[in-house]
Amino acid sequence: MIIKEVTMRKMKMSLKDPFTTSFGTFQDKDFLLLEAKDELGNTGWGESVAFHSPWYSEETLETNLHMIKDFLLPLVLGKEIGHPDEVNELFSAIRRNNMAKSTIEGAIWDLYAKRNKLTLAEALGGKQEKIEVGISIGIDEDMDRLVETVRGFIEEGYKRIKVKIKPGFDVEVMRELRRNFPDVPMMADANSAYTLEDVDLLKQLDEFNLTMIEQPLASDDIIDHATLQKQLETPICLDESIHSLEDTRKAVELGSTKIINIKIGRVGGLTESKKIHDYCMEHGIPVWCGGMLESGIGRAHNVALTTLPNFILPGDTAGSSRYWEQDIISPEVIVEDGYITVPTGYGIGYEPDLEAIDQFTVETMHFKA
Ligand code: OSB
Ligand code: MG
Repeated sequence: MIIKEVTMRKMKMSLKDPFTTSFGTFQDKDFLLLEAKDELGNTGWGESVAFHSPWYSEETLETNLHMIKDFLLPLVLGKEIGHPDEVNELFSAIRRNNMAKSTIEGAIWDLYAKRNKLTLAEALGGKQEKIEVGISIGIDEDMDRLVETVRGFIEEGYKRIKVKIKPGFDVEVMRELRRNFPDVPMMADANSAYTLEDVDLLKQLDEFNLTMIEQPLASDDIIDHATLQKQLETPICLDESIHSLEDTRKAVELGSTKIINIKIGRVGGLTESKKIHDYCMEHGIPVWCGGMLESGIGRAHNVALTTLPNFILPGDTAGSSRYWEQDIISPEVIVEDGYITVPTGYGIGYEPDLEAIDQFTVETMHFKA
């Protein structure tokens, strides 16, 4: 296939409710959408998961725009591409900027699957027809309201509850949630809010039988996490620290992590996600699919990836209605009894809703081979 044309849009959507993590609060969601067209007129869609500000990672919407426009698109436009796995190689001279790379690579995977009359899940080698999902819940200092929020999502069927924690909002919060929901699979995500000086505090979390604690220490660390894991019963799951298969191998060899959260954007795309998945499967490390408050386009890629066999733990891929009054795909992603049924249409399997997309578009850019 030859990528002849690319349309990029700057989008602005608004979350239904603010979402708070240890590093900040999200309300607006600004992001990039990319549509790639081949020489036969097939199209594929990708979403950049970079946020407006560099809090979760160093990438932002604007750095992604710059990288895509000035460095990455020139490497793919007009080139003959046999398989999306080749995109990674075309980008190999460019260091990092994984979310920018993944935006293009994701669109090319969707395009490739459509062109070959496959679902994206099939193109990736995924077999599961439905996937199990959990939900991520932001920091809310009003404990009664937090308990009710959790109760509501459990009643909706979500299979696992993840709660954001930070210093001063941790042990007592988990104790109260465990008291209210003794049997629900539960985990905590610290988004790098602690250091090794907090070992005694983090050890207190062992009492609550959490499925895992996600990224307790620095976002660029894999050494201290290994030290911490030796002192914790609760499995550590790395998120921010993992950008590649190589990072995964080192963290697993060091004993820094027992579970991996795979985010397609963070690791540079679906090809690298698959490699990490395969490595973890060989090494008995379960994986799950993280979320970045995606619109339906990014969410659809997450659903397809999660059909691979080592996605054993429920992901953060909640339904469209978790964050959006109106999503930009049709039908929206629906969660029933904690499961998403994998769509059977070609490519990502959900239709981009062009009217809704136009409604949230701030700027449109066109590129040609
Ligand atoms: O650490 O997984 C994270 C949201 C924004 C930034 C980082 C994270 C999150 C979430 C929510 O936990 C994931 C989602 O529901 O899309
Ligand atoms: Mg996380």
